[in-house]
Amino acid sequence: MKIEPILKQNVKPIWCDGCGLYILESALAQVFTEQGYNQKNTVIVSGIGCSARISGYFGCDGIHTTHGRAIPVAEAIKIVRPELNIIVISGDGDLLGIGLNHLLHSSRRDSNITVICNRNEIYGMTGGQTASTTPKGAKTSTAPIGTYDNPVDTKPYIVGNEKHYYARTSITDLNHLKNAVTGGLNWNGFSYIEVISICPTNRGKMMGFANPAQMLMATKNLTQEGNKLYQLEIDYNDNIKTQ
Ligand SMILES: Cc1ncc(C[n+]2csc(CCOP(=O)(O)OP(=O)(O)O)c2C)c(N)n1
Ligand SMILES: [Mg+2]
Repeated sequence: MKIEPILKQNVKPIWCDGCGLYILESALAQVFTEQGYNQKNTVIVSGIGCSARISGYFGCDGIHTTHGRAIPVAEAIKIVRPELNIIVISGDGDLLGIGLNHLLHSSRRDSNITVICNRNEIYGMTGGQTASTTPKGAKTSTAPIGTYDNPVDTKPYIVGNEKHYYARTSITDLNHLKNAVTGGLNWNGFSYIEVISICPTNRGKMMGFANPAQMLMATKNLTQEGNKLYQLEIDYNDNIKTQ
């Protein structure tokens, strides 16, 4: 069988102009191609949302599951077809809100899948509602005077497992993003890659950005300012002590 380009050539994404997902999609397409991931050996599973649409734009087999349920579906595929590469790509509302419990259990079980989360800090597709990742104080369509709660920090959940692969990366640093994903794909066991991203339409406008470029630059600055939720890092450990 002739291997086609990993991205479908005849399908146009539904994403808004300036959406961070265009950068993520193209970086992932490059890494998948470099790593020999193709339509024959890879399945991409996603939940629901703008980020989750990505599974439909790759030429691989894929499943667009119900909201929050991508991880258990991915695990099930891995169990019956262990020879395939199983990758979850979805949004933060999907993976870290409605489906967060699955992330905890899949990582503690060390399921041999890779999970990539597009962290745009809101429920983008449905109009920019506060999500579990929205920073405290941030104005959103459902919190016009500011979000009350603290945002979720996934790092302790993942690195709390003795064997772990955790990366926090950003669409504003392509080299770091590609390294983080490459490491996760080659990890034997559960790997999690969180990608700091932007939604200019439903979050950027609430933040007062005039255009996507302004939001991208501000996000790049955030990754350089020392706030732990925006720190780019790759943290892994496979030294398993015997009992
Ligand atoms: C069970 C269920 N609840 C709510 C919805 C409505 N819904 C569709 S997309 C979405 C937001 C997804 O947000 P996120 O995962 O962050 O993706 P984004 O659009 O931000 O990329 C919601 C709440 C749904 N489809 N199913
Ligand atoms: Mg989101």
